[in-house]
Amino acid sequence: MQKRQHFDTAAYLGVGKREEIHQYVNMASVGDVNDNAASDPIEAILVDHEISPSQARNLEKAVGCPVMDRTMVILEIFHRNARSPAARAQVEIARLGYMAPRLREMAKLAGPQGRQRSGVGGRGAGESHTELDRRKIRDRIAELQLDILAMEADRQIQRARRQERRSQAAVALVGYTNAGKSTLMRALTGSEVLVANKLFATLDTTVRALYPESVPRVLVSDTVGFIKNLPHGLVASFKSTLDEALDAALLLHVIDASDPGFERQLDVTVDVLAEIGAQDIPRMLIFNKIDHVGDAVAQAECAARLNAKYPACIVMSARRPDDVARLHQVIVNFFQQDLIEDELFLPWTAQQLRSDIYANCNVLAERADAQGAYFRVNGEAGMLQALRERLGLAT
Ligand SMILES: Nc1nc2c(ncn2[C@@H]2O[C@H](COP(=O)(O)OP(=O)(O)OP(=O)(O)O)[C@@H](O)[C@H]2O)c(=O)[nH]1
Ligand SMILES: [Mg+2]
Repeated sequence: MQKRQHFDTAAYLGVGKREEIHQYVNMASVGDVNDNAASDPIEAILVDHEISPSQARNLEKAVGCPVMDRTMVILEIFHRNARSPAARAQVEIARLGYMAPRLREMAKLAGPQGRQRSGVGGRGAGESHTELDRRKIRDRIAELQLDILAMEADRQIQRARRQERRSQAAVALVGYTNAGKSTLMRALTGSEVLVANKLFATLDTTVRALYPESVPRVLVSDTVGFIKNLPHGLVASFKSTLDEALDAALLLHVIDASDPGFERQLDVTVDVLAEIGAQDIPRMLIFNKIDHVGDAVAQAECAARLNAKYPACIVMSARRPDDVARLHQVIVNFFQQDLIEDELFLPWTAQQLRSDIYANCNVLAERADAQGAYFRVNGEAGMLQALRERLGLAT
């Protein structure tokens, strides 16, 4: 521990601390005097802050092992976890964006060699290695952005199709990384979604229907986890992943109640939601992992405290089926508030649409005459309108 007025401009940490870490690194690799066995060697020093390339290099030299700053660590995690082409492209853009300004600094550190000219390849006259690299990076970023635009177009089509098929009954699970969103998603939809006790396990949005199915049918989407001080380049590249959240009629903000830092994590999520323009979407606070908060007494106390501080919140554990069922009911209730009662007419000539009516609405009563069947239903207004149009067209 150390208190300093400023970070050291040359190497982030002062001389004394650098030496202390150097000894620590050494000790871990060779073992100390009393303890003849060496412990696990230290592979890297992580700095929870952004540092300049020259600071990183000087610090590495002083402590004798690689140094990674916060952005680099997050990028590395994102890189290892990105699955879909869209997420991969987004991560690569972020990585290139992180590298570009650093190349210039590295060239400065490397001295005249970094700026050496050479006439080989397609390089313009007098263009340095770094300029060439930077141009390549710019081109690559432009290329990736085009790819993403194309993928985005696909996604919009898929989204439009989903909305056309169904109403707007969509909920998105949002929240800090590791809060349990994917676990809840799986519990609520009965689907297999990647759940892992690691940060940023989910990078791609997945959409599934609430199960058991309800009327209206509710789509649930899982989203990438939020984190405080997310490097700005990353916020931009992941915005499209979070777009799905913007389509939702209801946000379930999942919080790990067993994490001592949950209040800060809650604030971070609220801030990010505001940044992406989701502040007006109705939101429910879901305090998860209550089973992980000490014994039964501690759990009850914690739940009482949360209920007092956050009225209308839900305190639960994704591992308790009863809790999941309760949340399922709360979600269904939310969407059923907006249901209206109506009558639909289905001519005998269009009986193939009968199953659509049953799939989309609660049928309260049915009667028939010479022309066709009449259904007394309750359902979501927009969906009823769409259904009526289709029934009309089928006549
Ligand atoms: N004890 C306990 N553990 C839980 C609960 N819900 C989730 N977990 C665990 O918490 C870890 C993270 O869960 P995930 O569902 O992957 O979390 P996430 O919010 O999707 O995380 P990211 O995708 O990284 O944003 C996993 O090890 C889960 O098994 C819960 O209610 N109780
Ligand atoms: Mg997840």
